[in-house]
Amino acid sequence: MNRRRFIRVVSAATPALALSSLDVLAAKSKSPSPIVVSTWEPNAKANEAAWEVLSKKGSALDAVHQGVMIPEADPDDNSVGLGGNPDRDGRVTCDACIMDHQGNIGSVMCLEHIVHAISVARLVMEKTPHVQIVGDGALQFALENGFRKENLLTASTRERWQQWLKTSKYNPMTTLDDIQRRIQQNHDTIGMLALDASHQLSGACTTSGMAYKMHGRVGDSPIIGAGLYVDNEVGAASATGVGEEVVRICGSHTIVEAMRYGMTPEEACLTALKRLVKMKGEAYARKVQIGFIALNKYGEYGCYSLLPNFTMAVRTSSGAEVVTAKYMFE
Ligand code: SD4
Repeated sequence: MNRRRFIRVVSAATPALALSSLDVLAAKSKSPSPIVVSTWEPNAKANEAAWEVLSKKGSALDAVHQGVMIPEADPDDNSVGLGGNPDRDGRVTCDACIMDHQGNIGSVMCLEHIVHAISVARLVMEKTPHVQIVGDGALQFALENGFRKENLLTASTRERWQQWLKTSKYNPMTTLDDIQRRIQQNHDTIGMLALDASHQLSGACTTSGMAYKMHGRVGDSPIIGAGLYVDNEVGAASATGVGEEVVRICGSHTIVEAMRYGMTPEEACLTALKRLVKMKGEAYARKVQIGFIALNKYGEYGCYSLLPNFTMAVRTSSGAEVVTAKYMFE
């Protein structure tokens, strides 16, 4: 994309005209090749599954769906699906959402006993008149549609939870520190964005949420606009980190809007983070981690985090790449 020209065209236009300018630019731009990006380096494995779909000219929607199923089924990934960390009552409750290039959305929240929450979210999108189903209703819907009820708590997550019960102190940052320590071996909450050969964007996000949260707590990940947002004219974004803070600033939607008005994906991620810093103050923001990833309609991607150690996994026809995010605070 010729960014300077893009900004000139967009800033000269009213918001309604800005959209049609974007259309013109999209039509003029060389069609970008397929790409998939995910939160966290270890999710490169999930990217490979998505790439399998994209490289065969499959849809971005199928790619992100297949991709995020990989960590969901991995018992050693303690932030997603099977083997996900439980809440403070020892219950593993999963959140997931999916969004396609036509603005179709589906989401499940606080879903127990089902490994592939993302598949239930997709079914909500495709087979119901609704966009979000939570808790027992989500489980009932999944079982009625042939999903198997399973125990998602593994021996090791049970053991860690029992250790945690000795102090029972909920501290999302301790949890995130722990995640960062384990991240070399394990995976983490996955937000995945893809652009397919037909130039369509989709995204998916799935998680078991913050470890030892209150039962029923829902973070950003299954909330369209917070943990994930896709606008096929502009781009897509996803989030990881302390969900309460991402929800506060409608993180992913904020990023997509910033890209709409001419920012690069990286600049847009930083802009959303700065909004939290402005709203809650630097001292507050220094104590939480958020990592954002973004992909625009031209196949350009970027990421940014509040604190160090956030990574993004990228897969294109040139192979796999890991991007270490720039960050705001040490
Ligand atoms: C949540 N954002 O439930 C998720 C947690 C997360 O890495 O991303 N952990 O708030």
